[in-house]
Amino acid sequence: MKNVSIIGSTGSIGTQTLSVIREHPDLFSVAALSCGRNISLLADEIREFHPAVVSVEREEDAEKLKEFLTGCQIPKISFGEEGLIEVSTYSSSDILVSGIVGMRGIKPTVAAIKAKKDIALANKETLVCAGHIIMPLAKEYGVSILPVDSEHSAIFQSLQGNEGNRIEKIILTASGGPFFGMSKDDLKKVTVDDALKNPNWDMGAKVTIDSASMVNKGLEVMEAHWLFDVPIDDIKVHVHRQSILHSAVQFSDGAVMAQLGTPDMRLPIQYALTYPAREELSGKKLDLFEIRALTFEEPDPLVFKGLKLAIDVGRAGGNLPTAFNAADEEAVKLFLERKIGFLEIADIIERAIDETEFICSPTLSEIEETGEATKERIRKGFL
Ligand code: MN3
Repeated sequence: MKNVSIIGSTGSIGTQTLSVIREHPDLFSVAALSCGRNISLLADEIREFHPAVVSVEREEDAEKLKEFLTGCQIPKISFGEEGLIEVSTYSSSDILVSGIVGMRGIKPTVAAIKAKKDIALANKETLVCAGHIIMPLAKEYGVSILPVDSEHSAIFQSLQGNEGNRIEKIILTASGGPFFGMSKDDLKKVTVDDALKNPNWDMGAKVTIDSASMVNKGLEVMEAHWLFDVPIDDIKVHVHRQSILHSAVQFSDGAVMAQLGTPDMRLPIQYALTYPAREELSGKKLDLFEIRALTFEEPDPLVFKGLKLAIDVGRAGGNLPTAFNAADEEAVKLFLERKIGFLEIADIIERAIDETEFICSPTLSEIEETGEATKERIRKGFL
């Protein structure tokens, strides 16, 4: 029986993790949960899964949650950053699923590694901003970082049995989002609603916008670089509209190993929890006769400038990926508030990177400072 803790339990990754756990009551139990502000859903999760510890973002919600739970057994309730760390390091848990979005995912992951928890990692920022700290730390404490992101899970699955074999390149696939094939002029006119339509994957708003701008794929290039120790320039983004081949690895003899499947996040989540075993999973299985054709195209770096910028900062390293990510978080917020146009997201990122003072190997607090300073400059309206 594996005891699972989840941060971000009411989000897209969190709820899908719980649905995997629901399918396998013999394999998993829930140790601890945390969420942001969706306390009514958290209350439902507590009633169903009986975690020992939970945490919410705000103190007032911790109080409110108790009222939601009258008549049932109330777990220990914490809040804020301390609460998040309490959930991440909870003594009886074996593995932490990090499903929260943003840079606030870094600290709880560091704490969990130091508490010797394996990490099922969906939070991209942890590796994008702090990969140079996280990967050696995981090694030092002997914990596994298991990718939950579908592409990285596919790469991880493709690498099984190939330990020690040199990777020549990683084929990182992208759905391309709702705007692939459009010109820059077309993109000037797109709206928030257009950007929120992802044809294949069901994700939170931030990731969906990042998917439309392909900034998400840029973050994933950096994530893959850290997870698999492959140079940025050996990671090639392939737009694959069907989202069936979830990514692949080419070895030095030319062999390409890939993982294919229907687009369903529950598979990479479950594999991270059951690795190296595979277990039953409900839902539609892939039928290649139905798919018929798989296509692969190269993204245009002039149209998807955010992707190109990500590859540049990934190569440069230091605190620039943090500046990139923080600028994107702030710019996406502005876009969702309908204060800027879609193409301005990448313009803001570009300017933020230019204005960042380079730190070669930033500490966790320097990462935080770079992130905060970048957001602050954007909030003050430098455009
Ligand atoms: Mn992905």
